[in-house]
Amino acid sequence: MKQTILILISSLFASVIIAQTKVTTVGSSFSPATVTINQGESVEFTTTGIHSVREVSEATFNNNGTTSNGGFTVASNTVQSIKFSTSGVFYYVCPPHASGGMKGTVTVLPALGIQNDRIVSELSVSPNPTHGDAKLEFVTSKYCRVEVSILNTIGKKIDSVSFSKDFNPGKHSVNLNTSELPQGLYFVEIVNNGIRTVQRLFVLAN
Ligand SMILES: [Cu+2]
Repeated sequence: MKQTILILISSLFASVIIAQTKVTTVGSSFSPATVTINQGESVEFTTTGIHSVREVSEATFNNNGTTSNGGFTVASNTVQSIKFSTSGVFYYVCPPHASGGMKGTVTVLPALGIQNDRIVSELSVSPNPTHGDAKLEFVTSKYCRVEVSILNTIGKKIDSVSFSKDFNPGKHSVNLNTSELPQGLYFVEIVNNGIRTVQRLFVLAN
């Protein structure tokens, strides 16, 4: 009896801990075709029929090509978890159907760092929601490089607004050129010293 309860409790725990993002094949597409996870997490791919998964470069992805970049693969009719240990955007296609656009991406956000090493603090974005540009304010405790990325809801970086710059210690105010962005929810992400700080920003149509 005791053992049964223990097993029950541990399996409950296990189901919480191993909860992960799943991608399946539906018709001739991946579902969902875009997923965002944290560094160190896995995506479980389920391929049916002749569908399969092959990681490719961004250029190959954009051209609906099939050339492997030496990355992950999932055979057809398989359930397989792929662990993503590094951050970035990973591109994959279904080789038999890549020419028809059967492809997907995995966006892996950088792991959160340790609170003690925080150099950037007091991050704020205003006005929020914004109609035109937005003002990003933060404080740095020492001279450092700060990477600011504006991400859309699927984790894709908006290059026209994102930047990387060195800052002296003190309070900083930076203009974010958001007036050209389509209306919607965005994430303003600051990465410094391996620590990620994120604020939501809602951009309204002009
Ligand atoms: Cu396919």
